[in-house]
Amino acid sequence: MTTRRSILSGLLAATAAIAASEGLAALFNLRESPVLAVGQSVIKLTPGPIAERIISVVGHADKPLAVSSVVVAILLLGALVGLWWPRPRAYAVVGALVVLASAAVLARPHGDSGGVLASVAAGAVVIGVLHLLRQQPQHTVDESRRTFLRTSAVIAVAAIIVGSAGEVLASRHRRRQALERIRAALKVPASRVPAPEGADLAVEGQGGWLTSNRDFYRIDTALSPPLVNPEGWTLRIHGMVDKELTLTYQDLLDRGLEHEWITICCVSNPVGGDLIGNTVWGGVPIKGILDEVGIQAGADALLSTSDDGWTCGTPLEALTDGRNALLALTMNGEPLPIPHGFPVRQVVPGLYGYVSATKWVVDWEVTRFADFKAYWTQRGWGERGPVKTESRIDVPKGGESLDAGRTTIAGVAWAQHVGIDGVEVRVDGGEWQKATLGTVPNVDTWVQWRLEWSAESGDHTIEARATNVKGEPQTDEKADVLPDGATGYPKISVKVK
Ligand SMILES: Nc1nc2c(c(=O)[nH]1)N[C@H]1C(S)=C(S)[C@@H](COP(=O)(O)O)O[C@H]1N2
Ligand SMILES: [Mo]
Repeated sequence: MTTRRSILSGLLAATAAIAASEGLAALFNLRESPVLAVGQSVIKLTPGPIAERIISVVGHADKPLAVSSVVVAILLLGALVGLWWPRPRAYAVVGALVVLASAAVLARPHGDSGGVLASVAAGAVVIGVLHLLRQQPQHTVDESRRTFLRTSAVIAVAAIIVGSAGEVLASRHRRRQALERIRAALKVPASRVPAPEGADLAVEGQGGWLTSNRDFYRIDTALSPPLVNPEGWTLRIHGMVDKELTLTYQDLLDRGLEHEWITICCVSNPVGGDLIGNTVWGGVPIKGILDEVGIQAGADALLSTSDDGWTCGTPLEALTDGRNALLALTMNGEPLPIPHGFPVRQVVPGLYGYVSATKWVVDWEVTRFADFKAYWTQRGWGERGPVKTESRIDVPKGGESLDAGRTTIAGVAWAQHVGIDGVEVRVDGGEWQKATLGTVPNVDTWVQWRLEWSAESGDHTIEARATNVKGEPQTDEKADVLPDGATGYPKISVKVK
């Protein structure tokens, strides 16, 4: 190999190594890539007087300066390794660099094994690239030059792709952390409405009456949640309104938040499923805002759009009939978690999420259902999605083995904005027996229920059915989740010893 080609190979190998380590650092969500960690060590190890001189010259650019010096040093050492390749001292330089980078990573406050792995991988990439470029057939000078160029080009392109993908991931990660800090520092009214006495029947093995933010189901089309700063957030309200209005986060805070227990659920929740959660939402009533802008005659829909372009059509009737439809800022006393719509989302009791619960909402158009199709409606789901009366058996678990004797059957039932009047349970297709219901603060939440059962040994099936406040029992007819929500009695089988 010519000297020029050797140096080029070395430079290329070093570039690919930096790209690989940056990519891995992003993949592992590291705070600092090995290059950054080495740069920080350089800064730390630079004697004070020299550091001061440098800072006095370059000012706040000292970090970029340190990092670019490190990159230049790595490239120079790469050239040297290329020249010496494949002699032992080439390997020795690579090995030394890996050890140095690993030490720098581990010396950092948040350094961990991911950074060491990225350093080792970088070393392996150097060796791999040099090996590849050296392995070329040497039939003719021309042929070998062409092959060298082609391989180099492929490696260079791969390095650019990996490096920039890593950069994109890492910068997203940093932005997410910055937004988490903004969220944590927000002052929102802390008022929490306590759970009413007797709402939580506290049956062992049953989920609580309150669903914690951490346990709350999450459904959306976003690969990673949109990062929306409340500082710059606005909701633009337009369409068939008397006067357009644009609201800021502070506008909403100034209006004062109402706090309400509301259970929301997903149309894709199968019978017995857990795409449902109950919490206290804090927000501004949507009705007041719509009254203020003035809905024009003929409008029947609110078309809401999220920061990431997801759309949702909600019947205006459900937003103006006096129910607690909220433009929500808080969830269980905290600013909305980012995946649940931070900074602002909608919550509408009685409607499935896909027609009502727009997260990261930024645009409202008052319009007519006849004039648009929202995201899921375009894909075959119902235009309007009222929640169907349903129940779920939580205890015992289906397929569980129980001891004979007294045991508790328990679960939840819901018919948001209508309310649950009763829940009945039957064993092995026998008589329906009335379950005891927990209390509820309003008709917009689920209700817990329980029934004592003397279990006799053998195999048993248990079914439940709820009846809503209008006296309508949930239907036994099995329906799939598509197009507008599953139905059928929840049914489990248990073995009693
Ligand atoms: N921006 C946006 N909002 C959205 C969705 C979405 O895909 N994008 N999905 C909806 C659906 S289908 C449901 S069930 C609820 C779920 O809300 P959660 O993730 O807070 O439980 O959000 C709704 N809001
Ligand atoms: Mo959903």
